[in-house]
Formats: sequence, structure tokens, C-alpha cells
Amino acid sequence: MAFVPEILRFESLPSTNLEAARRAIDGAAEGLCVVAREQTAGRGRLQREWISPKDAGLYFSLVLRPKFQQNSWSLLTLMAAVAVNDALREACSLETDIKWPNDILANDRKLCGILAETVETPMGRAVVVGIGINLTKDSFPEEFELVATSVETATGRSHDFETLLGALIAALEKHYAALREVEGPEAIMREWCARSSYAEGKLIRVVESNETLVGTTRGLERDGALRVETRNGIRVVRAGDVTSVRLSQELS
Ligand code: BT5
Repeated sequence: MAFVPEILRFESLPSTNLEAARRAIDGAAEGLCVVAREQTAGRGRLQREWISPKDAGLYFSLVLRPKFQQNSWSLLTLMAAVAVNDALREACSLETDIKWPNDILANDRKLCGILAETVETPMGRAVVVGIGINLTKDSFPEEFELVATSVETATGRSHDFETLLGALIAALEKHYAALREVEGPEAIMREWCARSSYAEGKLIRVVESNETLVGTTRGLERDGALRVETRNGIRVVRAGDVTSVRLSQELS
């Protein structure tokens, strides 16, 4: 077993990631899971918001204290995406795609976001892995309908929350244990590539802080960065927002 899960449940929190980070600073052991029925200030990347209405989604954060080299810590996001993909298949019979680096998609719409953050604690640097899964159509506002979806919408029925939570924690335990093995980084990238249509041969647009590039995906670097073949050669993308580009859009 990779970690011993301990689940703390809350009616409402500003953010499960913030609560998990606070508890990590207070000495929480690896394996602490924070779950809330709603978040009033759910966080995405780059100070963005994760909309988290009551009982409409799974709002979850896990405290990890990785012992392996920090240059492999970026793989924890990919590990979490693989675990979510497995849990949705097992608990909800739902096949999903993974968009680099941290989105889980169903029918090309976002169903889940993942936010991994490091936190300095008296016991050393820890990682909080936050996962938000849209369960019902009430989990996001109407104006997101073209870009977002939920487990209920994608499968046409509702699912048991506890079954999905249990499957998610079991999948995280399994893939975190695998990542800690000597061959773990290569293995988790293989697993990620097997589940993602974005790994190889996908025409994408990447919006970085000061630049936009268009190219075709060509697999991952050893730290999980995305390789993109552009007109000017291979570019390695470590941050940024990726969208799929249809050929007609690209050429017009
Ligand atoms: C993410 O950021 O996708 C990471 C989201 C992580 C949320 C979890 S919930 C538990 C834990 N506690 C937290 O406070 N956070 C984590 P990013 O790639 O930056 O995407 C954010 C963008 O997705 C927003 O700017 C919106 O456009 C969109 N968005 C917000 N809420 C959404 C929702 N419920 N469903 C689909 N898209 C959403």
C-alpha cells in the first residue's frame, strides 16, 4: 500500500486544497483526504476559479509527502489524471480522454480538473493533489455547456458518490505506489499516453503566458512536459493551456 487513506469530510469549505495544505502544515500524514460537499472559493490553475456547487461535484484533495526526486514531482498531476480516468471507468463505466496536463474530458468537454500544489511544512515539502469531478449538470453554469460536462450527462444516469470516491482513492494508491518504483516515471507516462488522445499526433494550439503556438503533439519529456512539433521544430511545453485544433480552423 502506498499510503494509508484517512478521510476528513466537510459540509462546506472555501477550498479542499487550502484545507489540506493547512493540515499538512499542522503535520498531517501522507494519505490525508479532504472531501467537501461544496467549495465557496474552489481554485483552478493561475488563480482561476473552480465552480463547486453543493452536492453537484466531487471536491477532493490528497496530501502526499513524496520521497522521490523533486524533478519527478510534476508527474504527480499525470498520475492523478490516470487515476481519475481509471476510477471513472471502474465506478461509472465511463471512458474519458486526458488533455495535457490536467483535464479529464468526456465527448471533448471538461468533466474534471486537477490542481497539484506544493506546500512547505515543518516535516518537509508536501504536495496537495486537488481533484474536482463534475457529477451532475448543476456542477457548472449554463454558459459552460459547450466546454463542460458531468458524469451524469456523459453516462445518462446518476452514480453513487461513495463508490466513485472509493474507486478514486484506490486508483490513487495504486498509481502512486507504481510511481515510487525505479521505473515508475516511465511507467506512469506510458499509462498516461495510453489514455490520452493528446499524447501523439494531435494538432493543438498552446496558449502560454506571452506566446501562442500551433503544432502536432509528439509525446512527453521525462518530466511530463509535452513535445509539440511546429513549423520551427520541436517545442517543449511545460505550462500553458492546450486546445485541440481542427485542420480547417488551422488552415483558414
Ligand atoms: C483546473 O484548473 O482545472 C483545476 C481545478 C481543480 C479543482 C479542484 S476541486 C478540489 C480542489 N480544491 C480546489 O480548490 N481546487 C481543486 P484550470 O485548468 O485553471 O481550469 C479552470 C477553468 O475551468 C476556469 O477558469 C473555468 O473556465 C473552468 N471551470 C471552472 N469550474 C468548472 C467546472 N465545474 N466544470 C468545468 N469547467 C470549469
